[in-house]
Amino acid sequence: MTTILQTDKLKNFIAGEWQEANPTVAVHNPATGQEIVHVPLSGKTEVDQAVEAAKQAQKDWSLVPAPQRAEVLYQVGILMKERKEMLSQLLTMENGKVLEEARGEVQEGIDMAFYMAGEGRRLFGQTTPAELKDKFAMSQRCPVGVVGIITPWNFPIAIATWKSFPAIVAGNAVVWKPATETPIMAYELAKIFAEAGLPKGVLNVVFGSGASVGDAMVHHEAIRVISFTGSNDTGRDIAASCGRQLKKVSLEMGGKNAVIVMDDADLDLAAEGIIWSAFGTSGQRCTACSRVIVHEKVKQQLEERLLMKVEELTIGNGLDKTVQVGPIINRQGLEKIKKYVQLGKEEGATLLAGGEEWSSKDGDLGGYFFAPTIFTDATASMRIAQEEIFGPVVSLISVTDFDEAIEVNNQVAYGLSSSIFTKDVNRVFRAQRDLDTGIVYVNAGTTGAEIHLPFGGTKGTGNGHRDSGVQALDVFTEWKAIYVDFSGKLQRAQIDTE
Ligand code: UN1
Repeated sequence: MTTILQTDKLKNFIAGEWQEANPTVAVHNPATGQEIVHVPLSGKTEVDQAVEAAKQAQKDWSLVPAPQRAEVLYQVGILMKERKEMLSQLLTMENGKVLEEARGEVQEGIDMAFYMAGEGRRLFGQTTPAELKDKFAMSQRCPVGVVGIITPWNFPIAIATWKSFPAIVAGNAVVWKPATETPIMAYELAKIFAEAGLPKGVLNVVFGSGASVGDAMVHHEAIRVISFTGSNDTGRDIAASCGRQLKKVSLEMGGKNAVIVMDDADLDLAAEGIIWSAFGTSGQRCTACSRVIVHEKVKQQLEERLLMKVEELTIGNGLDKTVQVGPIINRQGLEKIKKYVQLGKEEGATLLAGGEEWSSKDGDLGGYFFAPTIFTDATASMRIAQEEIFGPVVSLISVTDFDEAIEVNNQVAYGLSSSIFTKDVNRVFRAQRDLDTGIVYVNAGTTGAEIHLPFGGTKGTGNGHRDSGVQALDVFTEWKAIYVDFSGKLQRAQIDTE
């Protein structure tokens, strides 16, 4: 057992108590294959208990003034900041991302805590003129009650904060199912919430699979909102089920993000942006760059730069300071990447770099690694250029002009992030308008969204809601319209009176 994680068996966190549940399953460090902890595989019983605890707690929590609710988030932020290094190391252990990126992810959580703590002093409503004399009209945000959040393994702490912090500051109680691959961040965050003084039952963590815990949450009538980040198939099933129940659902289901490189681009900068956003986190980001749409005039020069940079990348265990690209989360993830690389070859794209499992010269590290891979001569309709691979694989597609670049960018089922490298201000403004994605970057890669802006996308990426940013509050609140008549008589709206 590691020295920083104080337990070898995680427990659910329900009604402010740590509760054992069985059976359990082992969690492995993706860089070494070593067992690090056991996590419960809970079921409907535990979900029912968590929802009951949340229901009980939510009534009182919603009556706590929002600035006081915010105090708890502020304390959470302070504790996260104090424990940043420890959390980052644990994150690297369970998820594999390199330590520098783990620190970045924990920082996103800290930022979110302070940002949402500030929101406790805003939670702005609106005043509106009333139609009648001596009548006041206003609208305010109200908590929805008990909300369910389902979070993925690739950003196990940041995404959890994007969802749980706005939910909590708005006066809801939360039932949270973290990914079973990365339960340690959930365990640590629950501990932090308890220490920060969050009343029992306002946050409940139930570990387990999507098929049991997730399903029980989606079908529980007392859970009024489901906020989900994860795979497309699961998201669509959740949406269908929530639709039948008239339950609000917020989905974020990935992308097929492209960097556009125009003929006037700074090619060194573009290559750097592509390498970072395609191979950082081993390509396991929803925002990862997996297509490069390059003007044919600069294709060869860009390829040369990319090749040079990809050869310099160091692969291995993310705890090693010299490593830039960590492991793939598990065998299943690795097999999926291998399948797509094979497909790319069969479809006729040219393999420029990588293309196979990576193993260390110093012998088998025990984990799952894939060499950063670049395809060129891909076409927009190939499956490697259409489907989410979730690994370090990027495909170059060449185009003849700006309009074609925009068209190719938009020719995918997803719409999360996009980027353009150009020095032409007219192209910049046209691109930000015409790129059909929820996030657009100019002269930067496709990753690195900041927490105080809305995160999410168009088309198959989601269903119109946003994580993080003030917009996240829309997911976790209902609007209430309030009319106060101070005329002293019964005034009837919409009725003509002499
Ligand atoms: C994700 O991959 O789901 O914008 C989240 C980024 C990070 C968050 C990614 N801030 O790349």
